[in-house]
This record gives sequence, structure tokens and C-alpha cells, in this order.
Amino acid sequence: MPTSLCGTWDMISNVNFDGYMSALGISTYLRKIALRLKLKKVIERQGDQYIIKTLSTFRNYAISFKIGQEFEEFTKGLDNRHIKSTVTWQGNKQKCEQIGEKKNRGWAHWVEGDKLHLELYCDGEVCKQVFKKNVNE
Ligand code: YOG
Repeated sequence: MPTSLCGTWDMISNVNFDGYMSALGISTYLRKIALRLKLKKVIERQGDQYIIKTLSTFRNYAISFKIGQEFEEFTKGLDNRHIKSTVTWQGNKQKCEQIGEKKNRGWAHWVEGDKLHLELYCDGEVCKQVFKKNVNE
């Protein structure tokens, strides 16, 4: 049983976010804004439904899904694409495959100690974000 991803997590590092956003075709203007953000992840589970919220002072984004069940994702306020997403467990990693216009798109979450790790993939670019557990929220 993998350590729970659930909780509130504050970003402490963010490597190659710019490369990931460039691969998604995000404008220079929006990339500059996004690069300054300290993202927060709120991960909840209600029965077999997961909810992942990405929060910032600029925009918020949320998805909800069941493990192994493909769902329609619209990346509203991000790159605004319609994709078909499926989240599965592979060992201790929760992995999402995002099928659409962009090749090799997806993400993986896992926990190590009190840190939440996230890799974001698009078209050969890998962004690595690490979050620290926020015990006050
Ligand atoms: O998370 O897929 O946890 O959905 C990555 C933004 C910036 C807008 C955030 C707003 C991609 C301008 C979602 C940032 C860049 C830049 C706060 C990452 C696109 C546009 C919402 C993600 C998964 C896994 C769950």
C-alpha cells in the first residue's frame, strides 16, 4: 500500500517548468507569470474518486478521476486542450497518461518521506516539482 498522496502540499522546487510549458505551446508572457508562482497541491480522496487541485494566486486547476477509468480532461486556463486521461498506480507511483494532440504527455506523483514529487511530461520535456507537506492546512 503506497503512502497516501492525500493532503495539502506547498511547492519547494520546480525544475524545467519553462521547458514543459514551451512544449505545451504556452506564450512567453504566460510562462513568465507562471514561473513566478508558488503552486499548492491539494489531493483528496472520496471513496474511489481522487481530486487533485493545483492552486495559485493567478489561476487554479482541478481534476477528479477514478483509478483506471479514462476521463475527458479539458485543461482550462492551462493550454486549453481536450485530452483523454487515465490514471493508474505503477508501484508507488500514481501515473497519468494524457492522450491528445501532444505526444508523450502525462504526469507521475509519488511520496518520499514528507515530500510529494511530481514529474510533468510533454513531448520529451520533463518538469520536476517537489512539494513539502503543509501540516497546517
Ligand atoms: O497537475 O497537470 O498534479 O492536474 C501546470 C501548468 C499557470 C497558467 C499546472 C497556472 C501548465 C499558465 C497543472 C498554474 C502550464 C501556464 C496553476 C499541472 C500551462 C499554462 C494552475 C498538472 C496534475 C498533477 C493534476
